[in-house]
Amino acid sequence: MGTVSLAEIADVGRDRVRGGYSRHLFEPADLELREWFVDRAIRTGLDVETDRNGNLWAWWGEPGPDAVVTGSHLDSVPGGGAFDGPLGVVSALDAVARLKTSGFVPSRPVAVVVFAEEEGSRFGVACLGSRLLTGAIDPDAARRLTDTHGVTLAEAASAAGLDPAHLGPDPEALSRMGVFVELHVEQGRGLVDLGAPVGLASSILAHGRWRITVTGQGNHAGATTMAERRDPVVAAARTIVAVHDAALASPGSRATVGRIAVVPGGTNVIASSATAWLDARAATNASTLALVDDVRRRAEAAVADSGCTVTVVLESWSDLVEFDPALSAGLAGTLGGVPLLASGAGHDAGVLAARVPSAMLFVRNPTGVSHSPEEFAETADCAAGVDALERLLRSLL
Ligand code: HGY
Ligand code: MN
Ligand code: MN
Ligand code: MN
Repeated sequence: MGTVSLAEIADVGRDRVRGGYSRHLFEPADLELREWFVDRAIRTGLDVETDRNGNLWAWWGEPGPDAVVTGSHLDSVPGGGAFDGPLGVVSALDAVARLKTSGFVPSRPVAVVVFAEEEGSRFGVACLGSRLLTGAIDPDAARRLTDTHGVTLAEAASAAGLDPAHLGPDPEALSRMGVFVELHVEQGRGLVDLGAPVGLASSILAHGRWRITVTGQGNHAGATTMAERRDPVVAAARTIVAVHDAALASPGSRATVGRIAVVPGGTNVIASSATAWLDARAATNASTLALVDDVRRRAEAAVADSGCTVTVVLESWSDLVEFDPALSAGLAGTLGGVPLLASGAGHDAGVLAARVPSAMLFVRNPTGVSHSPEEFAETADCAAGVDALERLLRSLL
């Protein structure tokens, strides 16, 4: 079996332009990682299946019910780090391999899971695989999601060998899950500041994604005087500053525009429209929605004198998550008392928590940086993460 390590997939999906990794659902790097997972799980003595939504399950023992499930995701943001997602998958395989070699006999089935499209980097909705599984997204709406090349999720799923008509809630797969534990690299400085290699999650901020589209008048960059223009790029720039100002005016909230697109996108072309995607997060559902209301007001004011119009449309939403306090406290006790941390990042465990007792184990990230090639975890801390996960699995089994 051997130790399972991130080094095995270190060359898959490197992004030569952005740096780091770009591993997007059902694109070549993602397919290669999925093949690696299947092979590695089989070599660990597990039985692998793909569910109707493209999530992978590797079973030790007969599948469900009341299974102890652990895992994470293999996809990444554009130009992401090596740890966000894969660390949880590799650590899960490694912990299960160790239990098996030690002769441990589990009292419940065990599964290692890989959720599809956690980052939403290709189709725009984060945690797509776990949302489909749990019914947290309408399957028809999901099938119509489109990537930047105009390929729908239905088409991409079909090309990957899934039946797009079967995408959607999977009560049978869900009913097998007795408990879910996701190990993940920490994406902030919580554990660094506490001087602890591992911790557990207490909560996840409410968060969502909105599409802000500014529409103007496409025209010629040379033939159109400055007075004649209805330039959506200028109005979008003012709107993006307004997003930042709205978050600053709402203490504790976070608002980001990390992606913009200009149509048609030519140096000598005044654009006809510009789209800015908003990621907004805050401590409660209500404060997050209030922040977006404020963004909408500020955006309308920002474009008012430009001759352009602006719309703000919801693309996906995640309620505030408070992980089962009894489960997390019990697991913290099993580990001899580790810190509990609030997460500003979203996770499949947050989606699952609405349906299955769920918990998260974080591994210290000395840079405190994530969604960037600078994301990091020391080898010794990754080993501490696997040790902790193995202890948690033993305690649950
Ligand atoms: O964007 C997020 O919070 C997560 O990393 N998917
Ligand atoms: Mn991420
Ligand atoms: Mn992640
Ligand atoms: Mn010309």
